[in-house]
Amino acid sequence: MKIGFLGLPGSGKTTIFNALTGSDVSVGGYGSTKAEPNLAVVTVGDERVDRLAEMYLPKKIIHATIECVDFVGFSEGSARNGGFSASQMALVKTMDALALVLRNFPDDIEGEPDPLRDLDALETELLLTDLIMVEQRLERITHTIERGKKTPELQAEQTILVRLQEWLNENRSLRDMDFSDEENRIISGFQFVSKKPVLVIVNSSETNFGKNDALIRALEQRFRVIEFAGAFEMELCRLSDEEEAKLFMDDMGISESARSRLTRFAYETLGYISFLTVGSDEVRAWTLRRGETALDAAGTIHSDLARGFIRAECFSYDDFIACGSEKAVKEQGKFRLEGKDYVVHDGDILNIRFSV
Ligand SMILES: Nc1nc2c(ncn2[C@@H]2O[C@H](COP(=O)(O)OP(=O)(O)O)[C@@H](O)[C@H]2O)c(=O)[nH]1
Ligand SMILES: [Mg+2]
Repeated sequence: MKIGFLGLPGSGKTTIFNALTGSDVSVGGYGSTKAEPNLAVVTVGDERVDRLAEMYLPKKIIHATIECVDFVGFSEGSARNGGFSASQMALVKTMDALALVLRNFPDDIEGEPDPLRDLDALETELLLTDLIMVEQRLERITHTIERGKKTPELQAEQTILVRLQEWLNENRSLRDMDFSDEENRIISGFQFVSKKPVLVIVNSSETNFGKNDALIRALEQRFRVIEFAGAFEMELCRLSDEEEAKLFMDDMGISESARSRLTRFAYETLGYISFLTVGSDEVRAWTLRRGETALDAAGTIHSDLARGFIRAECFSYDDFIACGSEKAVKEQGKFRLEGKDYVVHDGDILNIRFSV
């Protein structure tokens, strides 16, 4: 799973990225022309993994991860001037979700914060990016049809793209548009950015953190929202003394680290679940989307497992803990064999049988 951080320059993307990952990428730098995004792998805290590790005593313990991508160069008007480079755009398209970072602290140059205005600016950039894609494709389709190569597929694509164009021209995101399965299939290749799920991160100052109820309620009309005190939390995650960090957090009214809040929030809002694999070699958690199947789970582990899928041996973490051992799970009839269409549940412990 990949979450891309987008926000106006100076909104605190890199600061939050550092707070989440413990990285040390330099912040500030308005004139920064660095084109490459920062990438980090954030582990998803999961006490089930720790508990299983105590029981299996594996050689390796691996938590699920979410990849975070800190984009640079996303500024107002960037879509229009092509300010998003082609390679950046290609990368944004591969994100599963976007985290929109909104500045909620005063800035020397930009002045007082206005998160709702900034959100509108970001949304506009996203939908303009899509509008440009739609218009370019429509132009090409028109050309092709004019050259006499009219096919039913092309016409179907043209019909839906015209509908998208009208929608986007009314300043509305594709996220809010209803699609039939057939339409979704036709447009899936575009990976439209205004169609991606969005989390909003309100990046508050140390002084106003926790005091933004009205703002957060307003934002929650449209999106799921989480509040961070980015600069503060970046400092926090650098403290080596955990007790000291805990004291600072209590003082701010922060119950958990930025990392665990973001990963939990992402799981909740984006419908992520974890399944587990166990053994003496490795205990590991993997991320899947709610509704995905045993075959998807197999493919997450390795494409060979999906290709040669035979069946999934399955029991739930809760049953395992209640029964105390795999043997007891079997004796109590909680051990299941599932086919490739089985919808995986959060906390399923899977063993994929396969042949290649
Ligand atoms: N007061 C305050 N300043 C912040 C906060 N987050 C970021 N900043 C400052 O805002 C500036 C821009 O931050 P940066 O993370 O580089 O923003 P980016 O351009 O979105 O990556 C830096 O000087 C940060 O120290 C915050 O939560 N509170
Ligand atoms: Mg930055």
